[in-house]
Amino acid sequence: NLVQFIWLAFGLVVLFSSCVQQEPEPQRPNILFIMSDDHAYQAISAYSDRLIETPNIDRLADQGMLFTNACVTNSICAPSRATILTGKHTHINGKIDNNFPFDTTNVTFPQLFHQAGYQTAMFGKLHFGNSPKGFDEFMILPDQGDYYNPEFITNKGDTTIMGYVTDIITDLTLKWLKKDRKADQPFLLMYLHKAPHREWIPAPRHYKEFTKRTFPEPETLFDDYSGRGTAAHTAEMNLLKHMTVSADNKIYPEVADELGIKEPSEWGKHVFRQKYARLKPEQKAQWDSVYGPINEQFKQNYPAMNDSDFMRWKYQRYMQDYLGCIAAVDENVGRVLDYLKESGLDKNTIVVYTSDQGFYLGEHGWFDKRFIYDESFKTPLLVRWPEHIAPGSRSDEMVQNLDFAQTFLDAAGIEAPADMQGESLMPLLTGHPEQWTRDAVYYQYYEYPGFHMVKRHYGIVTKEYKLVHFYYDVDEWELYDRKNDPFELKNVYDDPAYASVQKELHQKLDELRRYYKDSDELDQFYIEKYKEKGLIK
Ligand code: SGN
Ligand code: CA
Repeated sequence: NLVQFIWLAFGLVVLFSSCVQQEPEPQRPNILFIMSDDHAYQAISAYSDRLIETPNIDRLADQGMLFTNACVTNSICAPSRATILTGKHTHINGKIDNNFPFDTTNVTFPQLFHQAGYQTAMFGKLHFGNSPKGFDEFMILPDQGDYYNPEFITNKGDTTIMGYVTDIITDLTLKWLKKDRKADQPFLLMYLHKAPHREWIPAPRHYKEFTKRTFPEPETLFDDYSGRGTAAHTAEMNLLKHMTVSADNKIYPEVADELGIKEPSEWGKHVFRQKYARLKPEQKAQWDSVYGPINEQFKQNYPAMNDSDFMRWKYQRYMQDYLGCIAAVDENVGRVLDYLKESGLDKNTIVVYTSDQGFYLGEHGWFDKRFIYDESFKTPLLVRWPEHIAPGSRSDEMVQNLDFAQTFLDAAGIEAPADMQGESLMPLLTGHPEQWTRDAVYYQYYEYPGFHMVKRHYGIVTKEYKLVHFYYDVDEWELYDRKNDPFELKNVYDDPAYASVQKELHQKLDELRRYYKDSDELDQFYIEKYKEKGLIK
């Protein structure tokens, strides 16, 4: 009996331990990071369907979480990307603007993923000249890249691919997912669109459709900036004054000359010619078949247009092309999401959709970005991870592109370096908002003097208020009441009604600058860098 009992006990132990052994290790998630260039949240229907339907991007909101208060730390392309990769503010990672090189001694999160046994790949627009570190494979556009027949820098040499950039970047991404990826390792895949960056050139299948449409105008199209400081008045991003009819609105330079239109700079015509010259004969024919009649009509209508008619015409032309670019982004995101589903990869893949910053779609009469004001400061952010993130969930917390690196590292169980400056979004994503303590974010912008002439500034933003300091060739403070003045039309700095708010925000801003290790000395240090380069005297 005792022998029988021992055998039985032994059998049970073996059975139990084999069960324990069979329990699979939780699989590390794949990360698919999708980012477009200059994609305004106003042009994603999960945020607002006023301008366009984006059913594929919206799938991520339906099946995951949409952030209504996501923002960037510095609203311009290359600095945003440097912050995403390093998890550090601009003044720490050193990538202050689009011109200074990215310091490749910075540790980036893809390098950490690679070391931890992830397969890593990047396709599309990075914007730095330097080859990205930590990738098994990359194919990136040089600098801004081209919409048609783009060149790519790759780790196997450079190449030019015929066709439309958004389709091509997606083809490369899908090929990697389907053929080149090893099935037994998790992956980090960065799928980075050039679109809808200026000069907004859609695919032929979309410019036909979108040039027929008329879009609602923003309430602030004719803003005169009377309630704000100097910086809004001197910025060069007004549709009427600074958008070119040639490169931006696709009026042939000869037509512009014939009509006696003086471009903001001759460079608009030069860019038009350069982009048009890239097209193959059949692509030119498609272009002409759509923009030819628009030019003809413009020739007839322009002489009778006053400034506001011209502004309105420019806005429509702008939206037709900008939104046409987004139609292709949405379709292509759909192709990738379809493949994830079909292959079953969707179940354990964290999919993120975001932009390198927000963008003005005629609000305040503007295009471009750079400012701490909402349309450029905020950025779209949608995240899906089945069984971890509740479908259709929303978060209004103040999250930043600064947080992405630590979020991904956290999800993958990789330790984040102690000097990264963000916060993992995992508590918010997985339904534990009570663990989230941040109530204010820090912002800064440096590229001045430069394109669009947006003055240097830094500031603090809470859900209720925004305090901004413009410096260098001015010394001006602005304060906005985000709840009562959502369009940010009235600077209430020094308004006695806001005296206590002003005081409190100044204190908080000082604290944040200390917390993130920023200072007046560092602002000055980066001004000196411009001097060294001869960009300012
Ligand atoms: C180009 C654009 C600008 C834009 C910058 C930076 N002009 O210079 O309008 O602000 O890129 O954009 S263009 O006519 O040449 O397109 S960023 O997204 O790369 O920062
Ligand atoms: Ca950008």
